Amino acid sequence: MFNDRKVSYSGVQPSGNLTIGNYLGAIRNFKTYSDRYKCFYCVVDMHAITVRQVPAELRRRTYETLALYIACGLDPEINTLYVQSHVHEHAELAWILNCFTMFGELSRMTQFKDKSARHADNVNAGLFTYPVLMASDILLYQTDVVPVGIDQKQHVELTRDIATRFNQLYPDTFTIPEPIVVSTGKKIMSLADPLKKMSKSDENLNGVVFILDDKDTIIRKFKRAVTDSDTEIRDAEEKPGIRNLINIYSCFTGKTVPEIEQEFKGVGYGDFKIAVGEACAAGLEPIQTRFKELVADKAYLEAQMKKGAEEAAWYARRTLGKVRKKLGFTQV
Ligand code: AQP
Repeated sequence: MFNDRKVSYSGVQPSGNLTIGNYLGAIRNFKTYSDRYKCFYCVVDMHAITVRQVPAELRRRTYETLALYIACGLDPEINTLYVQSHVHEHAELAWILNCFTMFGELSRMTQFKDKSARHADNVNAGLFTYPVLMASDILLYQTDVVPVGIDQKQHVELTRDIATRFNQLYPDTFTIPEPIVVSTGKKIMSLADPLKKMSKSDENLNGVVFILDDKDTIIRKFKRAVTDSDTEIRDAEEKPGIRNLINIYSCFTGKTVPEIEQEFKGVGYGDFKIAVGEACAAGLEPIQTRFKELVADKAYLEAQMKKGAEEAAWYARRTLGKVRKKLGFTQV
């Protein structure tokens, strides 16, 4: 809470081209808070370097992620949209919070276990302390709600624990944030392996639908989606491929699961997959059109980055100043 106004905060890593998982699980929901809350949405480039990045690609994707935020309907005049590394207070608070986070807590983080297995040749300390940087992102802005996909819920819960621990020692420092996870879209699965989350860094491109994929590519990927040997379009645990497609169709059309099951009664898997692909392509088309205009105007994006960084830094400085004072750091 800042000046009696509730705060919404979230971020996306520019660690790859953004997927419909990032859109449906996170970005689409950022807008929900735009009218009522003070909103900060960040391109978290410092998180992205926990895994090796090609510098030119990281730079390009940082611009593109900001452009996608705007293309997805986040007005930079209403929301503070900025790049994490432009506000140095994030790194400063992360160090402080490292001293209030337990080794055992970080060892239990599912994403650390997954990512350290996937990048066994580069299990760096940043990958391990990633949730502490995420805690400082959130706590710097006295955040009330954090709209995220289900995979990030555990990190927000750790943020709550760190903030509560700090507040017990130094009362009234941080607002305790709430993770907000939507019911449809909270975990979009890979089309190639419906037991695995769809991820922007997945090597199997057939399983991942990118926000910027063209219509033909989208339809082709859905046509190849792994399903099962049954023929019924029904939402059931033992049918994870069909369940995922129903979920995606529901997100793009707003229809409920029973409505979808009814609509596709007696329809073959092939036709259903095409229908899901078409709904997805139609939902993404306006975003893609706006994105192309925005990304062609680098000067505009740079101006937004600068404005966002100045706004964010103003809030971040207030919280960091309070933390420094409470800890007993001297001032010159
Ligand atoms: N498949 C998904 N379904 C629903 N939500 C998802 N999110 C990510 N994948 C899905 C949500 O998107 C937001 C931004 O995620 P992130 O960039 O911070 O990192 P991530 O969760 O690690 O996402 P990726 O796509 O899997 O990235 P890589 O491949 O780089 O690790 C978060 O709110 C996340 O929950």
